[in-house]
Amino acid sequence: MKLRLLLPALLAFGCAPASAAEPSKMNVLFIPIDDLNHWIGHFGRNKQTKTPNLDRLAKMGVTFTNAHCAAPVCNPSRAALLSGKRPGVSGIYDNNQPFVNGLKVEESLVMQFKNAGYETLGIGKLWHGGLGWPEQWTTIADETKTKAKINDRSVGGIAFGPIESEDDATVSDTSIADYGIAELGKPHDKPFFLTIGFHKPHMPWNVPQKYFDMHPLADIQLPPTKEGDLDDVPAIGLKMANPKGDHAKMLESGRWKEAVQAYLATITYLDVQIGRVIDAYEKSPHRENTMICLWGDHGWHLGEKEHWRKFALWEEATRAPFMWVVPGTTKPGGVCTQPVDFMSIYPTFCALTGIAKPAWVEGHDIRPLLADPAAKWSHPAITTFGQNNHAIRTDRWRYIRYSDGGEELYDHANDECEWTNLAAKPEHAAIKAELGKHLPTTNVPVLGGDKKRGKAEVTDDEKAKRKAKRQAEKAAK
Ligand SMILES: [Ca+2]
Repeated sequence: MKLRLLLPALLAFGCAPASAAEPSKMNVLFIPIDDLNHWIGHFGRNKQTKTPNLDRLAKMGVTFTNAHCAAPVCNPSRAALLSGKRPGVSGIYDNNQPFVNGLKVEESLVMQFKNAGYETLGIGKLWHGGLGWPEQWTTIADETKTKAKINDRSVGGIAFGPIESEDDATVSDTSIADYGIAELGKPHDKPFFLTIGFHKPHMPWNVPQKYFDMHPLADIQLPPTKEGDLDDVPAIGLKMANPKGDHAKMLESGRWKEAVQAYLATITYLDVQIGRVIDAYEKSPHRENTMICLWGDHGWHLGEKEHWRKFALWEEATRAPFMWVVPGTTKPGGVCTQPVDFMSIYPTFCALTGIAKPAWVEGHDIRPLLADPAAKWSHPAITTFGQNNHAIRTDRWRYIRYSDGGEELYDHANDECEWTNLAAKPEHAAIKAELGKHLPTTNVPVLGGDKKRGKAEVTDDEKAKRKAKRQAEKAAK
């Protein structure tokens, strides 16, 4: 009792107690997930999904149900949130641009923790391709690669099918969870920043048959779509949707439901791994002093807008899970419906741990929302795909502006599937102008790459001209 009375006085004068049981810095359990869209139970978007453990984690702290990536592609999404620089600042817009060419290790969020004296422990995927620069980490753990035979029943590039094994340990994410569980149970001399970066539900959607059986094909319902939905989408958006690509192949195969089943099965497998990690967190000697941040790198379309995968600026591609448990700050059961984007991660960690926020770091500190999910919040979520194509998401609206001036405006109060583009309606000019104020003004060229996604379709005339030019060049050789 005496100690309890003494502590506030000590803290008031900035004297941190020196006992080992009272480390001055909070530990971090950082959980990136690859390609998990908004099909988690408590979002209510797809009632077929089975994610009891993600829903349990959500209830332990604050879940953000209107959270969006900075870019709807793995590499730029991760590069942005881990460097504090949006795609328009770094020039990293797509997967074909190695982030190491545009960023320095000193800019990495992980490096700030290491420099602050943390143990930085990593396994799995954080940056595109893995854990990024080795010098950020005090320990890099090896995952066990997936071994079991895959019954691949792919449709075009959409790869799925059960694996011939009843054993969850045949999928590499199981070993990623195992490592997190072990570290949470161990004593640590220093504060730790523990990253367990899951690969699933990224393709291939290959998990043991039992997860497929949990989502019987006969019960599968397709996501909502509308005939002619793309008719009101401008040229660059239409190119992003690419309806003659994956979607045409899927329709032709007649196996759309099987693909949905496989994605749901893979999500449930991932959810089981999350559950094992939460169990270990709840039993951990570090629990009272360890915060959790879980995020998905972007969303995923499964046929909505005749589109598959990410690579677009609509809700399915930008919205992803985002959950925080921060002892002493969050309260159980918090649900925040305010728009946030993942640029908030870097500054929020700095604020929560007392690490100085580097000058270049963009994004908003979301501590007010962690403490009170209903707190006043005036910042939209911003997503960028390709040079100068942006989506602005508020609590009600999604406004997309492409580099050629093409626009989309959706009213989520009446149109959560974003079927009706209101951008051309004169009565919405004022709201468009208001939302347009948030469009990023720094839009540097694509870094070191000439493959530009998110550009307008090349016209047939232009294609013919280019072909003639190539032929002339060939003939000249
Ligand atoms: Ca439409």
